[in-house]
Amino acid sequence: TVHVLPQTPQLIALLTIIRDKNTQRGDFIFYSNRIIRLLVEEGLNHLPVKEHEVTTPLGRSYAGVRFEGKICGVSIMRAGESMEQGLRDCCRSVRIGKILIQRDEETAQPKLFYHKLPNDIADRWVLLLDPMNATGGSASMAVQVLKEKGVAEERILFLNLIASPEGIEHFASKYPKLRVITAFIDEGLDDKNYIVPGLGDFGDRHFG
Ligand code: HSX
Ligand code: HSX
Repeated sequence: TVHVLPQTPQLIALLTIIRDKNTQRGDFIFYSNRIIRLLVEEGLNHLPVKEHEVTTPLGRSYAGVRFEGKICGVSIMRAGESMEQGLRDCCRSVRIGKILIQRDEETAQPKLFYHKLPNDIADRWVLLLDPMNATGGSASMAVQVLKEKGVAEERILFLNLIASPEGIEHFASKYPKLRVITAFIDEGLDDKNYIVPGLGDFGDRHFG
């Protein structure tokens, strides 16, 4: 299933800044981080809670909830690493796994180079981090790695900033139980499989 963040003027303003080719790295990092925070908070909305009662300073009881599930972040390197801080800002001691997948720029085929994941990952909810979902090939390969480690599809939340309709469709058909949370669905892909209008190469703009 696909969840697109509410298209508020605030969110569109943030996206406009990071799409602008004249935006410099410091601003790109700052404003993309603000969107990443929104994605993480939305992702956390999908985790289970259980009833939890507290007493307020006024001596009254409040019947609330608290988080029940254990989580871990998994970033698809390199670009996905840019989302780790936003996750840490919301979940202080969160464990983070890494999967290095590189897309061949000629064929757009992803290649898996390396992965390192927490050993109890099968017991956790996974927030999969990659800012761009173009053909869906890279993230799909990452999902395969997670499934081989025993992570159930319905426990994976794929957080990304910009998706193409093709990338979204890829997940909807291949992994119907996986949740995709994105800030924006763009027009499509160009002949090099770059998202358009997009924002260019996220990793280059964030890391240099
Ligand atoms: C939990 O997992 C909490 O939100 C923490 O942020 C995170 C840390 O768990 P652990 O890796 O210390 O077990 O859901
Ligand atoms: C970019 O290409 C992104 O950060 C992703 O890792 C990947 C998206 O392309 P695709 O595999 O969805 O086509 O480096």
